[in-house]
Amino acid sequence: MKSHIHVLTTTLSLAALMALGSAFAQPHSDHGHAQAQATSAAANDLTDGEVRRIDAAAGKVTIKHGEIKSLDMPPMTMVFTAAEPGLLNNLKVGDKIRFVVEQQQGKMVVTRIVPAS
Ligand SMILES: [Cu+2]
Repeated sequence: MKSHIHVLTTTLSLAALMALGSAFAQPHSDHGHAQAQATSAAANDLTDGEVRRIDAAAGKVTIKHGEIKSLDMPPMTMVFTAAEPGLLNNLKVGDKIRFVVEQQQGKMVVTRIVPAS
C-alpha cells in the first residue's frame, strides 16, 4: 500500500507541473486563431447537400454532401455542427440545400445554409 501512495503523489505533482506548463504556453494559442481565420476566408464556397437527420437539441445536422473543395473532402454523409442553432430552423429531412462549412478546432461547422434552387 505504501508504494501506491507514493505513486499517487508523484502523479499529482506531475499534473500540477503540467497545469503550470499550459498556463505559460497560453500566448501560443494566438497562432491557432490566425490559422482558423485563414481557413474561414478560403471556405466561402457553397457545397451541395441533402439533409438526412436533424438534432436541434444538440445543434447537429447530418448532411449527404457533395465534394467540399475548400476542405479537400470527397462526397459523403456526415454530421456537422451548426454555428448557431437558428441555422437548423425551417430545415426538414430530405431538404436539398447548399451550405458553407468551416473547420473550427477540429470540428466541421456549418456557418450558412440556403435552399438549393
Ligand atoms: Cu464529409
